[in-house]
Amino acid sequence: MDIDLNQTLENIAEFYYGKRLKDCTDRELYYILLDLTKDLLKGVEEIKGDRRLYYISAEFLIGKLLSNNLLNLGLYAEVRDILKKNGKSLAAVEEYEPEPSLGNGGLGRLAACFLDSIATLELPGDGVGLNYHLGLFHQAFEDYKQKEYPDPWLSDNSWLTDTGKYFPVQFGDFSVDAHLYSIDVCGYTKKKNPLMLFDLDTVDESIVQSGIGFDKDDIRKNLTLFLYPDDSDDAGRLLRVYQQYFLVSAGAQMIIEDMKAAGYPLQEISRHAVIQINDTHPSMVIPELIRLLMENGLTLDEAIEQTKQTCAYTNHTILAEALEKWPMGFLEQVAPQLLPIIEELDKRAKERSDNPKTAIIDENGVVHMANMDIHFSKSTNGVAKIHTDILKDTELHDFYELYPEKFNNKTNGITFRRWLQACNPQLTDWIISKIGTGFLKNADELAKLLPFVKQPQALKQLAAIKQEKKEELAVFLKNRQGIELDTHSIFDIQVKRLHEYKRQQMNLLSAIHLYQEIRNGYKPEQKVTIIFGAKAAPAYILAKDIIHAILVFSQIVDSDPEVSKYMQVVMVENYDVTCAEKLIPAADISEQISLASKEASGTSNMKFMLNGAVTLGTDDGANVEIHDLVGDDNIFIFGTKSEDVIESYAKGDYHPQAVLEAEPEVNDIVNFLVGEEMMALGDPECLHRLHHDMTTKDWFMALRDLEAYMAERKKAYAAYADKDKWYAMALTNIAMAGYFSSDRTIEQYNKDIWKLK
Ligand code: 26Q
Repeated sequence: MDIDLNQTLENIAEFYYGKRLKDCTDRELYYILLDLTKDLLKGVEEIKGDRRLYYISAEFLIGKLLSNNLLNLGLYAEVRDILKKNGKSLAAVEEYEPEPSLGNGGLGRLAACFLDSIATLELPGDGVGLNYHLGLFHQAFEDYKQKEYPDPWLSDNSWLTDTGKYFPVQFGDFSVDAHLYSIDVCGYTKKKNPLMLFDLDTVDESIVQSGIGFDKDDIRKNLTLFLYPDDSDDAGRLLRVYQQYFLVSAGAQMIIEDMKAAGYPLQEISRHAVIQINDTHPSMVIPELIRLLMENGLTLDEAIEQTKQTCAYTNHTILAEALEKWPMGFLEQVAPQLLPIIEELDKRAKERSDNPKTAIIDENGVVHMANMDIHFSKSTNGVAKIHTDILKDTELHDFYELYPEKFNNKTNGITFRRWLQACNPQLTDWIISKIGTGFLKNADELAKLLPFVKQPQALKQLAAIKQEKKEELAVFLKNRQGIELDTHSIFDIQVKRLHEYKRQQMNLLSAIHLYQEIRNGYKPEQKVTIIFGAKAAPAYILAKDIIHAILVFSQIVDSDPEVSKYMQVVMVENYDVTCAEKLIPAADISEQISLASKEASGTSNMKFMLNGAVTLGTDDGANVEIHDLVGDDNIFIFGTKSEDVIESYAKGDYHPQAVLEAEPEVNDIVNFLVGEEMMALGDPECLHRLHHDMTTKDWFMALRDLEAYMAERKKAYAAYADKDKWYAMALTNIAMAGYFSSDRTIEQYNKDIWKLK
C-alpha cells in the first residue's frame, strides 16, 4: 500500500473523535479500523468474467471480518504494529467487533470459507443470502441449562454496504420489496467478490418477546428477523418457507438482471451463470428461475433446460429426517405461482421413472426438495468421499441409477487464511521459518514439514507454540466465563453443534468413567481437561438434556478436590466462530466421534488437524480421508464401521439393553446419570429422560461404541506422555493438512461443475 497508514488512522481518529490514536478507547479504535478497511476495500478490483457463479445459501457464517480483511489486504502486521506503538492491541480492539452469526454451523461456515477461496482464486462469484437481523441465538447457562437470547449484530456502522437496489417479491396475497446489501469479500490476492444479502425494510426488531420468541404471523415485520435454528420444531416452519422464497426470488431476479446488463441472451443463461444450491434450503430457485425465464420469453422447455444446465446441488446430510419437504399447502400460500411449475416438473420426473422414491410430489402431496434438485440440476455432490459413496449406494441409490453422471464428490475444505494465519500467527510464522511462504499460496507445500518430524528441536518449538496457545485460551476463558484452566493438562476438545449423532453424550459417559476410576483410586499420569462447546436447537429436548448433564457433571468434578487434581470438564458458553478461533489452536486432541455414516464430512476435524491436534474419532465423514493421509500411527480410530451401522439400521438389530447386559461396566457408567451426585444438583426430569433414552433407544449407538471409545481415549492419553512422539504425530497432521484447504475444494468445483475459467 502506498498510503501512510499511520497518518491515515490518526486523521480518522481526529475526524471522528477529535483524539490522537493513543487516546482512543478500544471501541473507538474498532470503528476507526472498520472505516479505514471498508474504504480500502472499496478501491479493490472486482473480479469479472463472462461466466459467473452464484453460491446461494440460507447461511453464511462469516464470523468477525476485521482481522481477515486486514490479512487479505496485506495490512495485518502493519496495523498491529501501529496499534502496539500506541500502547494498544489489535486483539483487544477485535473484542468490540460483533460477530455476524448468520449460520448454524458447518454448512454456513463452509459457505464463508468458500467465498474466501473463490475470491482468492480470482473466480467471479457472488454469495447470495439473507441479512438476518438476529443471528443464531446467544447461549447462556442458567441453573445448568441452556437459555436462549437474541443475538443482534447490526448497527449503523457495519460491514454492510447498501446497494440501493430493490427487487419485488410476490407472496400469495401480498408483495414485498427485497432490499439488497453487500459485503466485500477480499481474496488473498487482493481482488474481491460481493456477498449479496437481501433484507426487508419493514422488519421490526421490537416484536421480539422474552428470550427469542416473536410474533410469527406478521411476515412483513419478521421475515429476515431471525436465522432459523437447525431443528425439527414445527412452529414457524411456514415462516421458513417465506424466507426461502424471498431469498430465491430476489436472488433469481438479481441474476437475470446481471445477465441482461452484460447483454447475454437469457436463452443462453447457462453459458454465463452457474448457481450452486447449498443444501435444499434454496431449492425453490429452480422453479422460480424457470418461472422468470418464461416471463422473459423462453418457452417452458427452454426454461427448464436452461435452468437444469445452470443449477448444481450440494447435499450436506444423510439424516433422512433432515431432508426438507414441504406440504403443497405451504407453497400454495407462500408462492402459488410456483405450483404449476413444480407440478410440471413432477410430471416430467414421473415420466422419467415411476419409482415413488424419486417422485417430487409424493402420494400425500408433499414436495421433496432434494428430489427436485437432483432431477432438475446438472450435478449432485456429497461433501466427503464416504458421504458421496453412501449417497450413491444407499440413500440416493435410485437416483444414482437414473443419473450416474450427475453424482460427484467434493470433499470439504477450510480457508487457511482464517484457520491458520489469522487464528494461529505463531504457528504460521514457525512454518514459514521452516519451509518458507509457498504453502500460503499452495497448501500442499505443507508436506515439506515432514522431515522435521525427526528433529527433536523442531518438535520442542512446536510444543512451545501449543503451550502458548493454551495459555491464550486460558486467559480468554477466564475473561469470558471466569473459568480457570490448567494449561499443563491435555486439552481434549469437542466443539460442534449439539446433536445425538455427534455423540457428545458418549464423550460425557467416558468422562464419567474416568471420574469413577479416579474415585476408586486410579491416579492418571497426566491431568486432562475435557472441553465441550455446543449450542442445542431450542426445541431439541434431548440435546438440551445432554448440555444439562454435562454442566452438572462439570460442577461435580470441580467440587471434588481429589478428582480435580486429575481432570476438569468445561462447557464453553455460547460457542461461536470467535471461540473456535481460540479453542482449536489450543487443542491436543480433536474429538470427532459421530456414529459412522452419520456425519457428512465435518470441517472442525480439518481445522484441528491443521493446528496440530491429533484426531480421536470414528471412520466417518472426512475423518476417513484424514486417516488415509496420516496413516494408522497418527490418528486414534475406534468404533463400529459405517457398513455395519447401515446394516444394523436395516435389520433393526441394535438394542442398548443387550450392551447393558453384556457389559456391566457400561451399566454403572450410564446409571451415574441418575445417581445421587447428579440428582443432588441437576433436574431429575431432564436426567431421567436422558437416561431413559440412552438405555432404551440410544438411536445413535453410543453405548455400543463406548468401551472401544474409552480404550482408544486411554491410548491417546498414554501416547501424550511421550512428548517427542506426540509432537511428531501433531506435526505429521499439520504436514498432511494441505489437502483440506478450501482452495483445493474450490478448484475441484470449478474444474468439474462451474467451469469459470
Ligand atoms: C432445516 C429445516 C428447518 C430449520 C433449519 C434447518 C437446517 C438448518 C441448518 C438444517 C440443516 C442445517 C445445517 C446443516 C449442516 O451444517 N450440515 C453440515 O454441513 C457441513 C458442511 O458440509 C458438514 O461438514 C457436516 O457434516 C454437516 O452436518
